[in-house]
Amino acid sequence: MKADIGLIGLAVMGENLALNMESKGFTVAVYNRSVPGEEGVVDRFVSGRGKGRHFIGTHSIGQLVGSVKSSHVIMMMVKAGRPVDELVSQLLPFLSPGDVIIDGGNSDFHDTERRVKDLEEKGIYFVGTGISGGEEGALHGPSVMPGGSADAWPLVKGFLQGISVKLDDGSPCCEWIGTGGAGHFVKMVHNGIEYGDMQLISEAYSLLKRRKGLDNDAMAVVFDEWNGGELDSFLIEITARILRFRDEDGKPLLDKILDVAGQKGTGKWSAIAAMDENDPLTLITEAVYARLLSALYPERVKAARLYNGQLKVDNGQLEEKENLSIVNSQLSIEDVRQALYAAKLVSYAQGFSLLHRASVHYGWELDYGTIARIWRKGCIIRSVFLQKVTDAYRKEPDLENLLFDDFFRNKIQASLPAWRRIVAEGALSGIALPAMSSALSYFDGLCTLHSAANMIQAQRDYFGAHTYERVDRERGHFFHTDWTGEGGRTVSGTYNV
Ligand code: NBP
Repeated sequence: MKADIGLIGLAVMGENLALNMESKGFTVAVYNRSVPGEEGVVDRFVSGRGKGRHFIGTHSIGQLVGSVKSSHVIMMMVKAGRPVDELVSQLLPFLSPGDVIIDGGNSDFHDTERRVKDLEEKGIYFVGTGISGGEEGALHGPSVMPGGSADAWPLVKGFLQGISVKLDDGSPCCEWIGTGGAGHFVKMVHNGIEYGDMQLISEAYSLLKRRKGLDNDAMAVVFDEWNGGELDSFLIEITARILRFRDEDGKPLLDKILDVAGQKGTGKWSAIAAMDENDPLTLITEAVYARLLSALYPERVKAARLYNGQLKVDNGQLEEKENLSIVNSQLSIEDVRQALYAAKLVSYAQGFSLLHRASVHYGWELDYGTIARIWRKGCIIRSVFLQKVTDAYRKEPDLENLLFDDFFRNKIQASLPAWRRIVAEGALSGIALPAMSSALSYFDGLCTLHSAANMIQAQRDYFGAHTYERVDRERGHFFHTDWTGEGGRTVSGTYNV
């Protein structure tokens, strides 16, 4: 008997996806490169978690492809980057026109664009699909974001929608995203938003701990309460669980974890993609910077020694800055919640704005409401709030910015006073709130009709003859002034990068 699909890569994601596929009635041929002399990963899987189930263990790429029905559908769940290109080269001699390669890893969307093009020239379809939900999602139902060769969608739809998690109405959290690298781009932005959400939660944690003086159990109660309302989400839920978790000695494990945050690149890629699209993705970018800053551990220790001994004014009194645990009993927990929520609204508005600009640039015709819908379950940023994003785009599919939607506007306006108080609290007490404060600066900048950019334009024209537009002339006409009386009439080009 031949398999319905072949799967390469039996690490944590591949192994669990294979089990998920099999549980949906598919026979799966599996392959993992083997280290000579050691018991193979494939044999261990087939005789272990895969025992008695519909798996075909294979030990070479040729054997894998030969074990799968044609047209062959081969899915890769391996480390992104060079391994994907190496595997594509190894697969090609065994594939025929009409066969499909699916890359389910976190690949850079530029690579996916290239692979789709190169393989389509050979008659092979390539699907780059984002898969979110971690180990548990892979096993029980992830959120799946496929893009690439559109003609491959009918061939892979059954597999990908089959393994995806379903909403309460039975609809799968997997829909076709778009051509080229669209699927991996959307997954990248999903991960960027995840960075933003995690940073916002950690800032709320910082305020509750250091300014409100709550212990971990008390904070867990707060996060549980928040999870019962409009902030209801996977990340808020696990935050409460993490706060309650005890180490073997009965003490909170969280307090023993070094405050140095790691990252695997998708947040950074989102920030770079935003720069490429001239899109001010400030909150997610700040979240990436916050992780980078946390990782400068030796420098942080040095700076803390240098500056924490200094006296500073706090509540009108001189205090040691080191003692940041000084409690401000006036700090309102509800203010913290509202600041978190308002900044989250901005973060999603920014993330979807990036999707919009990229969609126009690459011609993907992204359906934003559907993207928010397939993030409702299975993935790390799943939340009740995403329904509001879907609703906004169902009302107005071409909305330039979610902040123009009535729901967003009402919520921001209601939270604004609390949000400003919290950002001020952070600034006055020396608690870094990069995500909450950058979101507020973005919001204020967006709403400012007469900004200070006229000064920048004047300076650019003064020193570099870069020209400027005038408020008393039509847009698109550029002027230069000889500011010093010593300049010439030659101007620089008016292009923008
Ligand atoms: P890893 O990202 O750790 O990748 C390990 C797998 O890649 C193993 O099967 C390994 O084989 C294989 N591999 C490598 Br490394 N180099 C290879 C090469 N040159 N040729 C063939 N195979 C190679 O595993 P993962 O955490 O399961 O993630 C798989 C993909 O899914 C990644 O792209 C990841 O970014 C993405 N993803 C992960 C998560 C998550 O929560 N972990 C969530 C969503 C997406 P070996 O056993 O021989 O070393």
